[in-house]
Amino acid sequence: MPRMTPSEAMVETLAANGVTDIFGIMGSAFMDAMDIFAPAGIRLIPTVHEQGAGHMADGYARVSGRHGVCIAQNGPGITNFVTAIAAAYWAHSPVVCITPETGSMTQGLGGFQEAQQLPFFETITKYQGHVANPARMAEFTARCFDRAMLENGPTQLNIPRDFFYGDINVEIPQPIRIERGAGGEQSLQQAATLLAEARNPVIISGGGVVMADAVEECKALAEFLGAPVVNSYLHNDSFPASHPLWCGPLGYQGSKAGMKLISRADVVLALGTRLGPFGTLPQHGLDYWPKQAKIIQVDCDAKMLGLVKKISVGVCGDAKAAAVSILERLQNLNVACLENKGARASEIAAEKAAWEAELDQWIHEKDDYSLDMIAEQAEEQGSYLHPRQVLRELEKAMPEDVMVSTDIGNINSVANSYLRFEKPRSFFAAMSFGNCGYALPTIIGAKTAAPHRPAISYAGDGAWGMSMMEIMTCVREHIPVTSIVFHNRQWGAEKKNQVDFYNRRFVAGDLENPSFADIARAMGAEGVTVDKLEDVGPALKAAIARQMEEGKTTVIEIMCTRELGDPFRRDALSKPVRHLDKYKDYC
Ligand SMILES: Cc1ncc(C[n+]2csc(CCOP(=O)(O)OP(=O)(O)O)c2C)c(N)n1
Ligand SMILES: [Mg+2]
Repeated sequence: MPRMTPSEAMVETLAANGVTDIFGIMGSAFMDAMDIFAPAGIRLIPTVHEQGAGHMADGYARVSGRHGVCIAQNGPGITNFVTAIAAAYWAHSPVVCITPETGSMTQGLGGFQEAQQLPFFETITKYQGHVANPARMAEFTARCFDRAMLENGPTQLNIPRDFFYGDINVEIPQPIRIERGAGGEQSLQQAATLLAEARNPVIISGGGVVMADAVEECKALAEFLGAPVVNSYLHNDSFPASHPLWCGPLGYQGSKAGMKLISRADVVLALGTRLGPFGTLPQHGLDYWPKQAKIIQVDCDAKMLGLVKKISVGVCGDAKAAAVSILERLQNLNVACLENKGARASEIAAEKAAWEAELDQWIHEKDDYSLDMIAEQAEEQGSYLHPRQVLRELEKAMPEDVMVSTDIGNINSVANSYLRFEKPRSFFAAMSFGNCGYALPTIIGAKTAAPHRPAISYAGDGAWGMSMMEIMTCVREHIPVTSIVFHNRQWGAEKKNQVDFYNRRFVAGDLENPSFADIARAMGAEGVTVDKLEDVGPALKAAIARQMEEGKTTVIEIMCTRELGDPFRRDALSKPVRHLDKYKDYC
């Protein structure tokens, strides 16, 4: 067995796993390994903050299907990763988070930058490899890479910092990649039988379809059945939006057409989705989940089957292989819904046309608070745009092959209705973890993995403040992106709850900001302020041209009214109750 140092063993294992980019901030803890990154073909991309590095690794993994890797200094560098790794966990991203730890000889003595690093990540990783002895460096490194792919999620490689040094004899393990199958014979046959008996089948195309590269197979199945296809929440890139059977996303600010069609389904094929609870909440006043329908759920993680929604058949399998197998089986059965294919096609077209017409006319929000804000702002200096109109203009100006990341906020959520994609691995929303500050670093990671594709991030002005300094990473490292900031001078999404539940008693909700265009220019990027509707599309197109042709990053701040769309979730709040006299006015 070749003789090497543990640093060499780790770096060789990274190379064996095809790692070419790592995001992080350099530090003494892993300097011995970092020293040989470049000769191993690995670029360490320095970020402004480790949270940014974690999100970049997530975006990199989501766009490429390869591992995203991040690394930082023990202690504070590692605690800075926590939010990003939690986000990657709920985005099912194969991120390997390398966490050098305080030295094994001083651990527990309360020295410098000491922390128990495993408990932080215990419930937000799929696997934690702790290098228990320097001789096992390659083994644990390799296992972290294998498990991240096997289980579609982040893993942690924890290394006491003195274990980078020494001499070991070691063979670099070859990556283990497991081929997934379609699922059990019986469950697949039951699924096909149920679909064959259906009069009105509907397909939900989930994140698993994106990850398994199964869009074509999902399309073939949908076309055979003539079934409408809805995207699961925030997986708008799981079916091509130009396809006649595409009906848009379910969930918060999703497509009314999709919701109406699924509400009439007698059989639902939920392909590659865990049917997360937030993604099927009532929306637009529609409680659309078809409680009487038979549900077939396909997920490669058996633990997800029937976890949230009652199901009739659970298939533990790969979305692509399962779609192929179900279609083959259907071709040998009498398929009832083929009789009414024409009528269903007309119904789909009519629902989609109605929703598009509604969106076209839905220029601004019409609730009392929004109307008050629009009236008040009409009196102010400067002009402010209706978010929905802005989102429609951005939609129309989107370049081909675009990648878009979105943040958490009211306007970002309303954007869900206007974000349509032709290709998988194009949409990177802050998924179920829902952290503000997600979008910019995530798109930087995506752009690093796919430099030939136009990259756009969306964020509200509040969320933007949490990660906008990563524009410095774009400029320093020549990773050009285009960032849209919806400047409405408030933490809008949360203020909406104060409107609906707290009688407009606003606490800490308003933001008086500097010009984000000025800040962008100070960081070395281009900065543009837009306050006229007709400038929205041209500003985006010019920024994309700068990104693709000149390698320049642009921040476009768009001045928006303070109107607010539907809230995140009415289900999670209650009207206030006050028993104490001094608080009696706060009801
Ligand atoms: C890290 C983090 N902190 C706080 C929240 C709670 N939160 C959700 S949305 C929101 C407001 C976002 O405001 P902004 O980014 O300005 O977008 P807007 O709602 O105004 O469109 C806040 C504070 C969160 N989701 N994540
Ligand atoms: Mg805001």
